[in-house]
Amino acid sequence: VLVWSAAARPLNGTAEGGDLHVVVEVDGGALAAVIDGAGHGAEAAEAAAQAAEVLRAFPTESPLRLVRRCHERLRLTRGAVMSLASFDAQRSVVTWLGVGDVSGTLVRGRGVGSTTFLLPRAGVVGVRLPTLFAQTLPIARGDTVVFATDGVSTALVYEIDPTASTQIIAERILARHGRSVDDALVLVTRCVGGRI
Ligand SMILES: [Mn+2]
Repeated sequence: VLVWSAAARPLNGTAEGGDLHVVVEVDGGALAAVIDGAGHGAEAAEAAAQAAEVLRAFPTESPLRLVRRCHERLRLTRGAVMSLASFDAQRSVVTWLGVGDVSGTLVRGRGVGSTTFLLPRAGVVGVRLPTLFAQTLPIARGDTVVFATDGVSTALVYEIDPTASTQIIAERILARHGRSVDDALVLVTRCVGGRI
């Protein structure tokens, strides 16, 4: 259903960054997410790892339900911000949702080159959950969805070339729009299969 690439640069080159990505293919679809653990270092990494574990355990559940599950799981941590997308190849839709500062961008591969931005809600999963609202959009083969942590400038949108490979896009975004003051992670996914 998806081809994807991630590029990351932990702050100061430390091995234990607080940013994580998750991509899980399921029957007839896929789940993709980027998580940024609150703060830096081991505590941030721990919160992000726990959220990733929840997503990998329940990849077929709705993004809404997954964020609620993560909220319960992360209560004893410093929390995390995250954005996630559930791709449904049978219905040719994607449902996405974000809590806190992880950007989401959808760039169409065909027709009028339109761009749609995820509107994340302010909050921290595990600490303070906002009223959740998931948006469902039609999606087609060749469409590209990009998630990035706040260590990456939102100017990343200029690098999302629908004709370039996901790896090239991810590397360009990190090189040109990664900030040196925070962990930086970008996940580039493109729909390629199913009825999508
Ligand atoms: Mn961050």
